[in-house]
Amino acid sequence: MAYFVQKLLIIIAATEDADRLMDRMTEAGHPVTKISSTGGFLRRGNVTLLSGLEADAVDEVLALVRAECQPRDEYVPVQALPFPGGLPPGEPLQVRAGGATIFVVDVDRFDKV
Ligand code: 2BA
Repeated sequence: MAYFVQKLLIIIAATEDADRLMDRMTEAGHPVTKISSTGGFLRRGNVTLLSGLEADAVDEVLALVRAECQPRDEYVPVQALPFPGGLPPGEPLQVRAGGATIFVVDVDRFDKV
C-alpha cells in the first residue's frame, strides 16, 4: 500500500503497555517499529516505537496511545536508583510509570529502496 509519510511519531512507553499498543496500531493499519530502550533516570527498560504516518493519522494514533498507556504513580526507594548519592535519602520517590512520552517530528523525506 502506498502512503505519504509526513510525520514521524516517536513514542516512549512502558514495556508492559507497548505490545498492546503495537497490536492496536497494526490492527488499525498504522506501521510501527519497536526498539528496546532504557530510561536515563530509572535505568529501567522501556520501549520506543517509531511510526511514520500521514499527517491525518497522527490524532488517531495519539488516541490509541492514550487508551493503552495509562499513567500511574509508582514509588521507588531512593537506594534503588542508580545514583543514590545524588538525591537526599529518606522518603521513596514518586515517579510516573506507564503513560507515554511522544515526539511528533516532521519528515523531510521518506524512501524505501
Ligand atoms: P526515565 O528517564 O527512566 O524516567 C522515568 C520516570 O522517572 C519519568 O517518567 C519521571 O516520572 C521520573 N523522572 C525522570 N527524571 C526525573 C528527575 N530528574 N527527578 C524526579 N523524577 C524523574 P516520564 O517523564 O513519563 O518518562 C518516561 C521515560 O520517557 C523516561 O524514563 C525516558 O526514557 C523517556 N523520556 C521522558 N522525557 C524524555 C525526553 N524529554 N527526551 C527523551 N526521553 C524522554
